[in-house]
This record gives sequence, structure tokens and C-alpha cells, in this order.
Amino acid sequence: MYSKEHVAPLVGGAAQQSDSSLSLAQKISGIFDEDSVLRVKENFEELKSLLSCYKCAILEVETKFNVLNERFSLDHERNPIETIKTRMKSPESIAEKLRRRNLPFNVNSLEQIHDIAGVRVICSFVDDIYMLADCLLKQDDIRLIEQKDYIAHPKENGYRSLHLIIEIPIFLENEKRLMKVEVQLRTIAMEFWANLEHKLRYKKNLPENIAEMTASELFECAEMSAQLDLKMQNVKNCIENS
Ligand code: 0O2
Repeated sequence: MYSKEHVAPLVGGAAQQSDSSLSLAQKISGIFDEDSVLRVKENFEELKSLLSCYKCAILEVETKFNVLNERFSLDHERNPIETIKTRMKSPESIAEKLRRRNLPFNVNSLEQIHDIAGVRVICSFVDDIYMLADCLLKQDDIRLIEQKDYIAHPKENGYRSLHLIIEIPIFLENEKRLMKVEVQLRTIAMEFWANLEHKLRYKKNLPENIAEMTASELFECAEMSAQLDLKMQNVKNCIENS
């Protein structure tokens, strides 16, 4: 779940270490066998350190967007960003993804999951999405790993957003580490649709007839919200050109 709050710890601090390794083990125990759960407990410190690095990477990316938002407002007297939300993928969700890919729950496998750290940027207008993505990707410490433009090419269900997997350095006491972060950029209308669609349908097992009906209704809603974005963009262009 993406939130506006600061990134919550996925695993606890040193004082709760044994509790946390137990709770992480519990969370994945329905998904992995006993041996795997035991290995997770044994390698808990290493896992905890890696997950903390992802949290640091989120903070770095969030700051970059806050800086861009602040500087843009100087020249244009408006903010292109409405909200920034962040999330660490839940242990259950990570475990599910690893299981689907037939990978064990360990540090090496975790490094192959590119959306453990997530930053979602909610923009005012569609143009702002591409402008912000360009500004981010021009920065010389950012490397683009993958881009999925679900705005130019919406998903079959109508889902729209720009997804970037980026690599960003984080600077620790004695080392620099390159971390992957998934950045999702979307408008308020795209966020509205995606949130409600997620609540209503995404990843839920519905009876076939209901699923078909809701899918078609939701697709229509996605098209309507895309129209709304287009109209808003046109109004803005009209004002700026006048
Ligand atoms: P959460 O809760 O964010 O962890 P994969 O990531 O491997 O499952 P893929 O194709 O690499 O799949 O990912 P993709 O298409 O880039 O999108 C992954 C994320 O985008 C999802 O995260 C959602 O946050 C969002 N998303 C993608 N498609 C939809 C959609 O149809 N509806 C909604 N509401 N959101 C979508 P996760 O992993 O599902 O969950």
C-alpha cells in the first residue's frame, strides 16, 4: 500500500530483532516451506540490511522529486506534483512474487525483484508526467533500467501510468550501493481510477460473469478519466498560449 507517510520499517530495529525475524518468518511461512523459512531466520540480518537500503533509496528518489517540484514552481508559479506516495513491498507480496518465479527467499533473489522500493508521483497534468520523468532521467546519478509507458499504451483493462525502473546510488557509512526503485508517475485522474479499480477488482477472484461485467465498466471509467485528463490538458494549454 502506497502512503504519504514516511516509509514504515519492513522489519523492526535491533531491540525487536528476534521478534521481527519471527514475524517475517511467519509472514512468508504460508508461501515457502519450512527449510526456506529457517534460512530466512538464519539470514535475517543480511535481509534486514538490504531492505533498509531500499528504504534509503526511496528517500533519495522522493527528495529528487521534491526538489524538482520546488524549482519548477519558481519559474512557472505552479507545482507539477500533487502528491508523492511511497511504499516498501510487503514481505508477503515479495514472497508471492519470488514463488511465482520459482526463486528462494534470499538476498540474491530479492535483488532480482525491481519493485521492492516504490515511489508514486501524482501529477497535475499528463505533460507534467513526461516533463518530470525527463528531468529525473537527465540526472547523472540515475540510470534507467526499464520504462513502461502505460499512458501511450494503456493496459487492456484501461490502466494508465508511466512506470520507470531506475537505479540510484545511496551513500552509506563506508560504501556506495546502487539500488533499484520503481517510479510510477500518473495524474490525479489515473490515480483515482487505479485506486478504485484496485479496491474493486485487481488481484481478486470474482465469479466469471461478475468479473466480465466489472471489467467492462471499469474500462469505460478509465476511458472517461483519460478524456478528463485530455480536456484539462487542453484547458491548461489554452490558458498558457493566450
Ligand atoms: P504492489 O501492491 O504495488 O506491490 P509484476 O510487477 O512482475 O507483477 P509487471 O508487469 O512487471 O508485473 O508490473 P507492472 O505492469 O509494471 O505493474 C506493477 C505495479 O503497477 C502494480 O504493483 C500496481 O501498483 C500497478 N499496476 C499495474 N497494473 C495495474 C492495474 O491494472 N490496476 C492497478 N490498480 N494497478 C496496476 P503490484 O505488484 O500489483 O502491487
